[in-house]
Amino acid sequence: ALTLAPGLVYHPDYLDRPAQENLLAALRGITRAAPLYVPRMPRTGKPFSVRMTNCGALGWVSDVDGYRYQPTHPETGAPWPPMPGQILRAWEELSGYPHPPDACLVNFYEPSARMGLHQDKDEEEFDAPVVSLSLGDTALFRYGGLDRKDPTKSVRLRSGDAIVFGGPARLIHHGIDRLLPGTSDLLPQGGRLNLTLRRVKVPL
Ligand code: MD3
Ligand code: FE
Repeated sequence: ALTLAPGLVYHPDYLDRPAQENLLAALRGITRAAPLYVPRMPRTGKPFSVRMTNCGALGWVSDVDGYRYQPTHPETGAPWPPMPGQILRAWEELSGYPHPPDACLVNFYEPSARMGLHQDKDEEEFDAPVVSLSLGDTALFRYGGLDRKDPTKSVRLRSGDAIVFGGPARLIHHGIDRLLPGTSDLLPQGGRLNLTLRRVKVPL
């Protein structure tokens, strides 16, 4: 593993090809139970270019009313599907955090999708890191500092890579500038899936 900055640890090729295929199979089950939906920006209702779903006790959602974590799918009203074993094991191995994750956000990028520079601060527990797993086409990931104007660096996130943001990196600005289409044959139709594993609630 490579430490890119204090609290920011990059694990290239964390998942081998069979592990990526197993995780993809689990995600197909999750999206069958909890379909990918188009989140909307607070106030404006502008659609995200990324589609999303979740698994675990809580899921991150965005609509005209704001960003929040909630226990049900915004369109079906059903509870989020449980977190598969592969995700729980990746958290145990990578997070260094002594409690299980309670939320896993699944982001699906079509070739033209992007995610603007932002901070993740809708959680209640900031002592837990965020663990990201990438599948499918390579993404140009950008990260900066605590101040939006801080200088930024870029990393190519490839299928099977993991990246962990904890401690002083937990609240840095980050985003996805673009995909590099045709860089993976894992997803038959191309695109990229990103999972973010999180502890939202402070442990009792
Ligand atoms: C740094 N997702 O879901 S993963 C997000 O590839 C998000 O879909 C991007 O940003 C994606 O919020 C980036 C890498 C990542 C995830 C969470 C972080 C970096 C982070 C939380 C804090 C700091
Ligand atoms: Fe984020």
